[in-house]
Amino acid sequence: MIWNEKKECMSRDEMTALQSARLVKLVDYVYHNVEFYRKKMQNLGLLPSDIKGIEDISKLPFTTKDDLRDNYPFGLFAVPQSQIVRVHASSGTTGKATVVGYTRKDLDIWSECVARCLAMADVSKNDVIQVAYGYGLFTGGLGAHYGAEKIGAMVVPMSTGNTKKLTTMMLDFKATAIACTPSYLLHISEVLAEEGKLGELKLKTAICGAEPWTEKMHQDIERRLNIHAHDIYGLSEIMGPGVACDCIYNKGLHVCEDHFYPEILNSDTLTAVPDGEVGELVFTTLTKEGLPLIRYRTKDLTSIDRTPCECGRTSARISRFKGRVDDMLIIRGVNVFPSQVEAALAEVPEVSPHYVIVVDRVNNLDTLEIQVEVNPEYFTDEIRGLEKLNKKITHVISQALGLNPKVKIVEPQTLVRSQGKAVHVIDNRKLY
Ligand code: DLL
Repeated sequence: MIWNEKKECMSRDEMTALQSARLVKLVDYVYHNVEFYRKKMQNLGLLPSDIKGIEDISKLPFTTKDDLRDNYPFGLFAVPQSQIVRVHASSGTTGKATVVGYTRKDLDIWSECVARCLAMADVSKNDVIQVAYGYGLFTGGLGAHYGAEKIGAMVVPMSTGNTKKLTTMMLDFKATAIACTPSYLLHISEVLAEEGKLGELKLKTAICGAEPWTEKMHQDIERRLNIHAHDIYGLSEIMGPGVACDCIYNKGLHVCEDHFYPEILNSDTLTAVPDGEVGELVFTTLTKEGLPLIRYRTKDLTSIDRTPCECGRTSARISRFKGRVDDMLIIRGVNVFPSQVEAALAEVPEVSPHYVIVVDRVNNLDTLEIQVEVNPEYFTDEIRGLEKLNKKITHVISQALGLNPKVKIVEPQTLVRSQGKAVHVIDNRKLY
């Protein structure tokens, strides 16, 4: 298979040897090029020469999203800025975005990994693929785009936001593949059904990710559109889409583990759980130059299977995601932390710190409502005053999240107070 060449057909021993050699090189690289890692290793009394192979990975320190925030924007980059040719960004836990940078070689490897995933989804140069992930700072659009170009498919860079145009072009261009979030694909299928045009589709495969989806949603998509739907996973910090993807056997997502070493850990003890057991996915980037990360805690929950797949690939497979360790939500593909909402509301003196985020799914599109209590001294029955305040809150929240919420202002003392940990999120979507 051209996009896998020999790599994914390596035996487990060959893969371990490759990972070991790459880890040893990586540790030396970060020690000498990233002050953050040098200090962390020095604090643990570790020298690069202490890491002799992948079996030593547990000696190394972890990296978290907070570390990226604390070193905002470029503090963890391992190369001078002149070697960075692209940046992307995703949501941070509060006001600051998480910024990631790529060298030319990083972008080449990224395209290679996405191309492998597309090959698993049976995309080839004969396909017309619509990329309907957002283009821009989000990694989805450009990530999928360059992988699809690498494979030689005809790429239609739709991005998001205009479903009518998308469905028209899907039919006119005879699109055979689409890359978008699973909820958006369900929405597209409904629009096509309403127009009575499902029968005219030439679509055969979809590459869906960026948000959790259940096996039931997967089956619904396949049935409604009469296609194969593939689960693609990735995260900006590690690269973007293309870290893992499932093949036609739908028995877990093959990890590009020659580039990203996966560990599944108990998130309390931070020790490895046995294969097959659910734990937190932790990645070490084995080949990245711009922003190499050691033991990055993704906070995503999954399990791992290292037995060969029916498709013939020998790479480790991770299961469909089972949840998250933290409170991050993914709303219309955008990562949202309740702490971002809290930080935004703190800028509005008229409201109290009591708020509830209600997330729902209507016609397969996510809806976001923020209920917020007005402070007694600002409370007014006057409609105009409330409307003005509503606009102000909507503005600060949409600026903070990049999403337009519906804001519902409620009277003082009306949101439920909790005895213990405050419940700030009601998610009615049941995604895991
Ligand atoms: O969502 C990258 C991506 C784009 C992946 C397009 C797939 C397709 P971030 O915005 O940094 O990057 O969000 C990463 O999204 O930690 C997971 O919680 C979640 N996520 C991504 N893919 C999946 C998936 C992109 N297939 C975060 N299933 C991750 C479940 C997913 N969750």
